[in-house]
Amino acid sequence: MFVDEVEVDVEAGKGGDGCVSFRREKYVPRGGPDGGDGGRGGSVIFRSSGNEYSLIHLTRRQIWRAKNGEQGYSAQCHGKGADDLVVEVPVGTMIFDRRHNFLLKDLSQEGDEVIVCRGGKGGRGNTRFKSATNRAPREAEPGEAGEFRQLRLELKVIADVGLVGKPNAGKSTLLSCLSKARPEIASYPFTTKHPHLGLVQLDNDRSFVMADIPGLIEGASLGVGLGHDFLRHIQRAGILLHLVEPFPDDNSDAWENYILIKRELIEFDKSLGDRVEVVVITKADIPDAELIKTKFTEELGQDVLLISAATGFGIKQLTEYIYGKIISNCKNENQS
Ligand SMILES: Nc1nc2c(ncn2[C@@H]2O[C@H](COP(=O)(O)OP(=O)(O)OP(=O)(O)O)[C@@H](O)[C@H]2O)c(=O)[nH]1
Ligand SMILES: [Mg+2]
Repeated sequence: MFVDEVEVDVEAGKGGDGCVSFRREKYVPRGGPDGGDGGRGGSVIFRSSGNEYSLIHLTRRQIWRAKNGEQGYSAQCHGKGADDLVVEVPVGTMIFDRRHNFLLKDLSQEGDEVIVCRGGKGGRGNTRFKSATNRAPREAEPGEAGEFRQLRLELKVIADVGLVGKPNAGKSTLLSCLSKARPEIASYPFTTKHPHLGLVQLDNDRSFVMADIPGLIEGASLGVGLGHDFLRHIQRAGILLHLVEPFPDDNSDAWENYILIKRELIEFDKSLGDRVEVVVITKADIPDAELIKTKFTEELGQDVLLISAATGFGIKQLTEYIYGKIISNCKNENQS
């Protein structure tokens, strides 16, 4: 199961209590106070890791608690501070404070981290309260409570390429043909219920990440169908790969379908309209698919690719073409 939104509570550890104690030793009369300080409570840290792809592991617990600091001891021994609790989440996780509704941190790069709750300070032991007027203090501080927070985590997948298109266009088939990802594939619409990520490896040094999201239909930007919930996953994709089925089973027109999806993307997020888009006609093995490609090329006045995931036709050219676009996109971004 892919989980891309989750609510959790987090609590840092309490600081250890300071200790009240007096040195008692043979031949040392009135040894004075020797209570040590308590140790710091553990903080809770969220860190992004390339090994995580979903937030599912966070749903197992409602509250994530770091350990408490150790109390102070006699002989001026300080209690041990507790280790921080580090929770790993996928790259692209946005962490919100859900009570006050603000973004704490967007963990958009691998290794980014944020302290969501600070551990409580340890209390001072009675040694620290010694003064000229009070040589035998009987007071020590309790450890400070750890911070508590209610969070909402939202994952926005970070892929180089986002697959868009109507249901049944062949998005999942293409992703499974290019990568090790295994999204569900079937001849009915809305087969894919949640996003999938796949690593497309051209050779040893060249690869890119591709995201498959459920098919989009008219009204998707307003929440119709499944795609809407997942449109945000393609918001960060540098390139959109728009797949168009040449002759859909519902007898709809390929060009009208293309325009419809384009409109939904812009309705959802205006900037998606300016995103680099590679238009691909799928199912080239179906008779006359070539005609649809010609029509699209004329209408758009740009390259349109034709592929068949079933026969492998045009697949190698497609990956090379996408890779070229990613590189030129990076160069443009660096220049601006
Ligand atoms: N003939 C032919 N059929 C294909 C090709 N690629 C995909 N299909 C078929 O098209 C149907 C839909 O494919 P999917 O990959 O599930 O389509 P999708 O775009 O992911 O669909 P949703 O997940 O519903 O949005 C399946 O029955 C596939 O076998 C192709 O190149 N040629
Ligand atoms: Mg699919």
